[in-house]
Amino acid sequence: MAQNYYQKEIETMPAEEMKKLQSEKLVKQVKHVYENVEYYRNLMDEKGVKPEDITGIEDLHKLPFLSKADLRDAYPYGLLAKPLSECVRIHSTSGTTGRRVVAFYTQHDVDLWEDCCARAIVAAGCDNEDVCQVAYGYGLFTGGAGLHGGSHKVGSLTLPMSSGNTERQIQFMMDLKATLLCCTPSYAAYIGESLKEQGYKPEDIPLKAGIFGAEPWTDEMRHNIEETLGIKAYDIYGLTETSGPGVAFECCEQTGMHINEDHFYAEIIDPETGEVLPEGSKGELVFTALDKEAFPLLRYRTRDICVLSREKCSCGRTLVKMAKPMGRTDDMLIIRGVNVFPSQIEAVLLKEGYEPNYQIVVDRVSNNDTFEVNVEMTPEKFTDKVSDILAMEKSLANAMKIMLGINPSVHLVAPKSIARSEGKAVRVVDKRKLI
Ligand code: DLL
Repeated sequence: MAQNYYQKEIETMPAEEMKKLQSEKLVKQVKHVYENVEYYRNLMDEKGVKPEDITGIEDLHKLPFLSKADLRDAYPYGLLAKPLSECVRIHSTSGTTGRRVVAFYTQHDVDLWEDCCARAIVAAGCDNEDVCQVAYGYGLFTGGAGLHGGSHKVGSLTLPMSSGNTERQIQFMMDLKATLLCCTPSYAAYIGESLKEQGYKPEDIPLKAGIFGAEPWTDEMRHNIEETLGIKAYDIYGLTETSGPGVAFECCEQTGMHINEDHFYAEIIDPETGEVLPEGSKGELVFTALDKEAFPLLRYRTRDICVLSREKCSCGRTLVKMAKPMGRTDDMLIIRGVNVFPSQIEAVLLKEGYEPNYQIVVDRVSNNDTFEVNVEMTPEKFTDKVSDILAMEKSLANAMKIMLGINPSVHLVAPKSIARSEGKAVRVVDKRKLI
């Protein structure tokens, strides 16, 4: 397939030139952050690093890391590097105050983010002749807005569907002849199953490509989706902290995702020691936003376990590649594309007058995540009246939906009935085989 690029000069830039560009941007960015973000200035001062010590990418390791704990401490404005009057947007993850990430964007930040998504769309073989159905969630989640903006940049006809309402998705897809589908892989699989149930064969479906991400998915799942929808399925990676989808994207080779490293510099570190590991090592992925203005995180620890590779790619892009994330260093689960921390469930239980004795059971049935929360009744709440139990389960499920943005099925179980190993309850049973 002839390969097109959205920003050819950058995407195929020789490594040495890229390093020079990154170095120039980093020097400026460190100065910008030091001058405007007191929180990070304090971290640099504590480490004894001054902006003048950073003369290029090779000095990056001198800078302190930022972690989710820092985001928590600095919530909501502590890491903001531009006045609010220059910010035009926020996006956010779900969660309690402490866990919620609120990211800020200037118009420049939105532009560069949309460019990153546009690169992904063009790498998936699409252009202004295409009809791009965006079925990621719109709103605070970055999926909808990111791919929507990318589609506009490319000039594709954008269908801003958001997620859900599968009947309507299918109707628009068929009537308006959507050629590109953007959503989570599990939703793509679900749409595929629904089309199959309605009697559509892959050759009846107008789609030619899909851009799927926001959650882990296996190559088996990819093949399954590709077969049912008759498309080529491309992976896309990103996180709210670094703007959203498009930090990295897959090309026709489908052997890892090219990182948009002119904007996001990637390092792999040992999660225990923080030491930077050589190329090809497995470790925690760390990103430095090189030219974001409003929320320019330096050396942000993603908690994603990953490997980087600079092997030559047949698509002609020289951008470094990341493997599919291979797990996390924390307890975050991604269920139906939504980030879920066990501590969020715990917070709801305590607020609703339960003890934090619960177990989350996650599985993937027909490519769809199932999400159950078993909660022990407290002696005070104990009842054997079925209608009362159902009402309590419904009310807890509602409270969790409000906190998480997705609906668990809640089961109340007898006190002390959740298995404990060495006295400690097993909080999460994840039966999905995602890696
Ligand atoms: O999931 C942004 C996004 C939207 C990416 C649409 C791709 C497509 P968060 O909700 O902040 O942002 O979640 C970020 O999701 O640290 C990874 O653990 C995981 N993740 C994102 N993309 C992938 C992927 C969006 N392609 C967290 N494969 C990240 C595996 C992914 N995990």
